[in-house]
Amino acid sequence: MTKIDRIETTILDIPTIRGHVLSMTTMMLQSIVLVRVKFADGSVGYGEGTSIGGMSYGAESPESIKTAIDTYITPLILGRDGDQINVLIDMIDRGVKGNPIARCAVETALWDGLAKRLGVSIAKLFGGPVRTAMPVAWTLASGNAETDISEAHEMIGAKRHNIFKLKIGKRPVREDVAHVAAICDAVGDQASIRVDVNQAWSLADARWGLRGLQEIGVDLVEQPVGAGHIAQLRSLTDAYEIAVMADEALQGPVSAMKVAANRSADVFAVKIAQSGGLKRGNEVIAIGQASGIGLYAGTMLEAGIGTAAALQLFSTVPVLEWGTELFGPLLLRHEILARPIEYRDFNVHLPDGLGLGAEPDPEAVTQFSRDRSSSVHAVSAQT
Ligand code: MUC
Ligand code: MG
Repeated sequence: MTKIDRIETTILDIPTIRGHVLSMTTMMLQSIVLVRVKFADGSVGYGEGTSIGGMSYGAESPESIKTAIDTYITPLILGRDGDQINVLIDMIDRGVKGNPIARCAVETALWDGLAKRLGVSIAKLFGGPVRTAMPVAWTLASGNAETDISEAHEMIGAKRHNIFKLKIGKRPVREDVAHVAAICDAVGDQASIRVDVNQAWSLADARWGLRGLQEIGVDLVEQPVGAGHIAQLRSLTDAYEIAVMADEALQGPVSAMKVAANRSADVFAVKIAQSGGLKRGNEVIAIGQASGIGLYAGTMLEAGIGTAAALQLFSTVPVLEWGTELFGPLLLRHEILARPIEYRDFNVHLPDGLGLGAEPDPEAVTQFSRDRSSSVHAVSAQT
């Protein structure tokens, strides 16, 4: 028995290196909820709950993630045995509906604590890594084709990325296709080009879009239509050769089953946060594998803790055909980890060490804390 003694949550606001232009928002900063769980034996686990652009990407915001943890999840698990993660997940499932990002943040901290106490990495708890380096995409989303092209050349030259995801869906569909074509022309066959529409197209727009994108040699289109329109996603998957990836449509294993049932997508963008944690993320992965759907490690543009958590899980997946986009820390102007995650040779590298293999840098946490204080919930005033 290792009692959960204390749970702290802190919102950090970290500026991005440039405006990140998506169909629904432009990000000038990223807000993350850092979770620190302290156990009775002195061990500590970290987790991160992060979404994109307030409530413009999905239903959770940094503030709602923090409230869900402080007010609803923490009272369920404080004082309980931190070694029994399945019991705790079940308790949280019963007491808190929805809020997958908040649950993921807490669950990550529980895995981190348990793995550290056992003297292993989180990947080992999931059967051990099959790889320690994973291809990593970069998102070209400056909002300007010239800037995107020079960014792409810089990344290829530095051997950091040769997979690029372009964020489209804000402009009329033909303008978007012309923008992507300019980047495809400039980058040539040096890189894989993919696009993410973040649900912005109607089915009619999407038909024009997919035809145009396919003709200019784009490899994959992510979530072209609304998350709820599974039948539309399926009709696009069937009608074109270009790979169609589900992202927002995947909200954990139940929704993954619905997408897989009629093979409504060619690829799953599996996000641990959107899935509701590492365990549910692993179930989404299993559903993809069992249905012959390709796998890709997606991101909510998390900072180092959330990214390390995803790396721990995806390092254990035998076939990851479409690689990863676990580049979140690189979009932030400041590092919050004591030892940054490594990006080189077009790959992101699994951090070594116990648990997540990553710890926050306390000075960075203080510097970027929204209100310079954390919410602390402890079993007793002494802890
Ligand atoms: C998304 O929708 O996939 C991932 C990379 C990026 O730039 O934005 C995210 C969100
Ligand atoms: Mg996406």
